[in-house]
Formats: sequence, structure tokens, C-alpha cells
Amino acid sequence: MSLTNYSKEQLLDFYRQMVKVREFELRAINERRGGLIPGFIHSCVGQEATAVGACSALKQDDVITSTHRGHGHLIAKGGEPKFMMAELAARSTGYCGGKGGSLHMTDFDLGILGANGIVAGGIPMSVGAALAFQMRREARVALSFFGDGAVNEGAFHEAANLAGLWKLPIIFFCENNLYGEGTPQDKQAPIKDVSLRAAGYGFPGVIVDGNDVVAVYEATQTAVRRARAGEGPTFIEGKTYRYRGHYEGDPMIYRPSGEMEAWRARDPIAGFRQRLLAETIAAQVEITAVEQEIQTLLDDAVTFAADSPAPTPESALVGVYGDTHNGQVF
Ligand SMILES: Cc1ncc(C[n+]2csc(CCOP(=O)(O)OP(=O)(O)O)c2C)c(N)n1
Ligand SMILES: [Mg+2]
Repeated sequence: MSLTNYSKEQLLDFYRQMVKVREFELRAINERRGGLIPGFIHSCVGQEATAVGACSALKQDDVITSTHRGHGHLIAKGGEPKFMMAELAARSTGYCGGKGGSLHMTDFDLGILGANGIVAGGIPMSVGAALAFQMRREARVALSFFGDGAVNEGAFHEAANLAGLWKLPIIFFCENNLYGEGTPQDKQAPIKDVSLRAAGYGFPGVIVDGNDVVAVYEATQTAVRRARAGEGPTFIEGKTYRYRGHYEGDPMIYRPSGEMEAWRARDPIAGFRQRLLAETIAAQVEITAVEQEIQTLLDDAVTFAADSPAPTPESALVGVYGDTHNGQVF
């Protein structure tokens, strides 16, 4: 995808966001090993371009729903690494007061309606948000991230049907990383290009190189324009790959040999950095400055998390349904 239509500032921002996502994940993995972070982590290392490309095409008051592999989506929509790190570390300063962990991080002010431990669980939620926007005649859109495994869930089909019927302002964004846990795609679905399913619900399905941040951005921009114009949903299938296990600790015995190496050769960050340099859009010193800026941000995030207190026992009753917490209604 050509970079000529973009300002240097925007291209460096794509790079910054992708590095932030990857380095956040690597820090979190490291801090889990070191004992700061209890519980599971499903990292999105390798999938940075889908999160960043898609969220960069949204406005702050547009909303997203995320998944169990959601850290990248949150960061790309503006989530603060320090509140995320504190949540992972089960500290009271985290996004859910330290009681939700990786699978429940939410920031309504940023349009982040939540990560979700239920596969396909976020899809009907975003369709509901899109219905609200349509009923209120607001020019806002909802974007739901989900995996290739989620398109085999009833929740996806029911939500897609209504969204197509009512021409709701929603983008179904599938990060097709070829696996649902350890099950390869050809053992879980009879089709390879899952975006074909959009045709059954009367809206377009497009395939995009999920490792090309600019291609993802452009596909999402087109879908956003369509949604804001009242023309209804789009299904975007970003073909991508996760480098780590399904969860940290997964032995990954299901990968055929050579597959990882082939995808690593198309790394979304290294490839983009190479283009910025080769097309003389940015100098090495500017790239290094961005990387250092992110390291400092993450140093601060880890310190913030480590220095924060655990939630108090009394806080177990705060932030539950019908109550408020940090000004957010749950
Ligand atoms: C309804 C439901 N079924 C099963 C699970 C267990 N589970 C968690 S992640 C996952 C795989 C999801 O695969 P995919 O949608 O492709 O996302 P990916 O992990 O590849 O990002 C499964 C089966 C769950 N959390 N929720
Ligand atoms: Mg998958």
C-alpha cells in the first residue's frame, strides 16, 4: 500500500502505536514471569497492524468491543498502558479497580466497551451500540474485533443478521490468525476466507493484509464512511498471525514447521520500519526516539502498577451491576 498520501506525522504515529502494543505485550509477559502479574495473558504479538490500522480510522466517540486477546485494541483506541498494567497486576488503580484483569478492561470515555472472555461475546454488544447510534441519529460507528474462531459462534450470526437487516453502522473486524486455540482453521470451518459469510447477511466482506497497517487503515476508513452514510455494515477480514501461544505457557505443538518463520518474515512492525527508512520518510534517529519514548512509557507503567495497592476487600461490592465505579456506570 502506497505511503505517499500520508503525512510523516501520521506514519510515525502508526509506527509508535504498533511498537507500543508489541512492547506492552512483551513487558506484560515478562512481568508475569517475574510475579507482578497473576493470571492468564493472551498476547497479540504479531497482530499489531490490525488493532492499530482499524482504530486509527475511528474517532474517539466511536466504540469498539474487544476479545480475550484485547490489549492491542485497547492501546490503539487510546487506552493508558499504566492503567492496563495495573489491572493486569490486580491493583486498585487498574481499569477495573484490579478486579477484572486482562479479560475485562474497559474505558467508556475512550469508547472501549470492554475486552471479553466469551468468544464472540462482544459482537452483539457492538451491534447493540450501533443500533443505539442509529436510533439517536448520531454519526457514530461501532467496530467489533473478533477472531476466526468467533465466526463459528451463533452470537456472530444472529448479530450479523440484524445488523445487515437494519443497516446498522457497524464494522465486523475479524483478525484471522489461522487458529482458534490449537485448532487450525481448516479443522474448524469449511471455508478459508471467513469474510465470505458477510454475503449471507447482505453486506460486503473484504479481505485485507492484516500485517499491513496502511492497508488495514484504508479498508477500515472505507467501512467507516459506508457506516456513517447509513449504508450499513462491512465485514473486514485481516489475515494475520500470532507469534506467541494461545496463552502464555501454551507449548504450541500444533504449528507446522516453517509457518512461524514465513510469517515472521512479514512482520508488521519490522516491515513498516523498513519502509519508513527505505522511502526516506523517517531517519533512524527518529525511529529510535519513538522506541525510546515507548520504553520510558512502559517503565513508568510497570512502576505505577508495582507501587499501587491491591483492592480492598470492601471494594468487592463496588463496580458491580447497577453500581458506579470511577464515574462509570456498570
Ligand atoms: C463461548 C466460548 N467458547 C469457548 C471459549 C474458550 N476459548 C477461549 S479463546 C478460544 C479460541 C478463540 O479463537 P479465535 O476466535 O480465533 O481468537 P484467537 O484466540 O485466535 O485470537 C476459545 C475456544 C470461550 N472463552 N468462550
Ligand atoms: Mg484465531
